Amino acid sequence: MLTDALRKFDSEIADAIQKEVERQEYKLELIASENFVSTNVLSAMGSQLTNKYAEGYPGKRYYGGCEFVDVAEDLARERAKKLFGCDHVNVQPHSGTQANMGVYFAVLKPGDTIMGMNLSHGGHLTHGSPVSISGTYFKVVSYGVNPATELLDYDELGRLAREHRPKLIVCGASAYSRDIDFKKFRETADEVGAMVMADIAHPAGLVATGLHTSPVPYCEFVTTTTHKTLRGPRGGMIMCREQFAKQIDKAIFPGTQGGPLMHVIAAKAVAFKEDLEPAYKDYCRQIVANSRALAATLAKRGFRIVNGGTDTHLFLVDLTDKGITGKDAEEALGRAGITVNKNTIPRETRSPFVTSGIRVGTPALTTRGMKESQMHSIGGWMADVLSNLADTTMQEKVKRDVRTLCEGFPIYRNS
Ligand code: DSN
Repeated sequence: MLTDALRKFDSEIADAIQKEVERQEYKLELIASENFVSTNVLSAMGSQLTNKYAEGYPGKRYYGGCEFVDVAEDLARERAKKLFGCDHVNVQPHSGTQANMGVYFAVLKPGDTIMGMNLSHGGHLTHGSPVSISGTYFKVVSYGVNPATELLDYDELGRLAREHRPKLIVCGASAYSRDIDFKKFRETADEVGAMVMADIAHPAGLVATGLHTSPVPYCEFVTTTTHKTLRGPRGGMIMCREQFAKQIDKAIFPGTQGGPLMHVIAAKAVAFKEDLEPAYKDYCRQIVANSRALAATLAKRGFRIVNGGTDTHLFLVDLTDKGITGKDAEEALGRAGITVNKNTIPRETRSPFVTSGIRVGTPALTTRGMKESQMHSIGGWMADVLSNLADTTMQEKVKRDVRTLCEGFPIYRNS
């Protein structure tokens, strides 16, 4: 956290941190992949554990002096196993992308065929996009949503799997608002002799609390980030069946990473301890209730919600019939103090820098304590801004309303 000593020593960086803290406090964060960690998580992350090199794993390191960081990593692993009910966990991936690369390195060879969800239908870059290693080293077959329902098309998935016989099927998404039927992925994979990796970076918290189907019983590998709905430090994690434990650990270190970030691993352990508390399930329930309330408010004001709604922490708004782009919407909402990201939608016709939609998520505002009534107000403000992008007076008015609302829901000001 920002200290007086840092302010004195490096005012430029202190100023950037201060302004970012104020942005977080006084604007409405609706980016679905973001959240606000507790001060306990911040404290572990800002600790002296950052000083320690610890290549290897607890009890088997390449450096001396690891006895205390071993305690932290063991706690993170044990708590993650309890949270998700998995056999084995590796908490060292620096990010979700690193976690996915670790699984690929563990079980694939360049040229192997993988299947992943189409990026513009809600998939992730690391699920086979041509601009990622995943789409460069492997032959990629993409599946997606049904054009009419905009729901995952499990029939198409099965047809493509039988035709292309992938070695690995990747499931999970970054912009899909419905529960995912991991059992169907397992059945499809079994038909063609494939393995399954579920990337639950987005709904991980909902999975851990039983509010979203768990992939753990159905998939050889489950990857996640730790900073989205799980509300931990920025980082990644791989869960796998016991038979793959050694392969996965070797694929992370020495395969694709060097020294683990022990301060972040300690912070992951703290976050998992929080996630195991009963209050965390209430929080996750409220995330979904808020997401539904916000989507319903926007729908009532005439905005088309992709696939008609949400079961999760996020949803997509299709702006096509409003004649505005995702980029313009993001910028106008930004001027009004509401932060979202432009997002491609199924059957997208525009580039990822422009897009026809926005993605909206509620984990961060739910952490602030906001509930359905605040979502109704926020949905109304969003609709006001999006209904006339040129109305800067409206944007100024909403910005003032946003500030007043944020003042009533402090994040770090009272800690
Ligand atoms: N950038 C993340 C997201 O916003 O969903 C995924 O990597």
